[in-house]
Amino acid sequence: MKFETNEKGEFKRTSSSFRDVIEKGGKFPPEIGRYHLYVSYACPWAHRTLITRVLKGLTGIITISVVHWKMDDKGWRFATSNSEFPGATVDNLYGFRRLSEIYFKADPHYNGRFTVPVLWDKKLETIVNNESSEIIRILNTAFNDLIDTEHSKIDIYPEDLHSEIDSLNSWIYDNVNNGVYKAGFATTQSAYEEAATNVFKYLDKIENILEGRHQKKQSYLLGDVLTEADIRLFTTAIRFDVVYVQHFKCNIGMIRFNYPHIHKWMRNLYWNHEAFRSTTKFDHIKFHYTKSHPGINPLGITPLGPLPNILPLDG
Ligand SMILES: N[C@@H](CCC(=O)N[C@@H](CS)C(=O)NCC(=O)O)C(=O)O
Repeated sequence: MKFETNEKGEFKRTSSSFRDVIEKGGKFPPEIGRYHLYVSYACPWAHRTLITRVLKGLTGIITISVVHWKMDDKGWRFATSNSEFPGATVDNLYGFRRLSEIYFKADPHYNGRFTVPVLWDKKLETIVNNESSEIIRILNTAFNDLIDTEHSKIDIYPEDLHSEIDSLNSWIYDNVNNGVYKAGFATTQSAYEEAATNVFKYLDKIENILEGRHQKKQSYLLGDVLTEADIRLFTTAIRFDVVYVQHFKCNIGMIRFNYPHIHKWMRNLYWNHEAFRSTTKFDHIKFHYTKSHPGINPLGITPLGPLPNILPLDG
């Protein structure tokens, strides 16, 4: 797979191209069973949508297909059968072999990247949205009339916290979520050093925030409520020690040894929240990165450690 870098060897991520919403009275109205998510358990952006789907009680409303962890020069493929690899599925809607076929079904002239996640409309047979940050906001509100109150009252983007969430999201995305990719896909020593150093500068900043929360006996980035900012940081944090440290060379420190408050926050989400634990598949994560980037790891050998993938709550 070729990734985009500029003349300085810096990684640049292309933006998503389908940006519709699900809303009452709109082109895509909320309906039980109408929408489908194409996801990967390996991908941190798709992982956001998987967590939100479980957290909001939408597993009976939105169906899913999960690509195989191996991404090659033609992009993602589906499993050849539902028993090829635990968790990976065939394309449950069309029996396609490749995710690219889904994009071409939506738009025969599509010329962007074939990324996960994809929110698909079974009725109009097209892509509603392929930008994870927008998909999780759709899942947060669009189906609230169709689910029980226990789930409809969960709000990962509460009105009074909009500006704080937006601000956290913005610098955490640039410097951490996408920051690890900038380090990993840098093609010059200087671009790598700058990106990797920057990741740790911002992990230090997050550690300080979470230390403050801990002193106030609060469990989440913004206090007592779990928000999308936690979801978005979690999908990077949970991959950090097991993949980004060695594969993306972000090895100035590890969450488990150097960031006690991030570590505690992450283990709380993983061990105490089913939505986080049940959607985290370490085998997909480890195999995907280490066996899908021949430019970074030509032999595709997956390192065994660190073990365990995540320490116990009080470990
Ligand atoms: N902006 C997108 C990014 C999604 C993305 O880059 N997904 C990666 C997997 S982690 C992908 O599918 N890459 C395939 C490719 O770039 O060809 C989002 O957040 O939804």
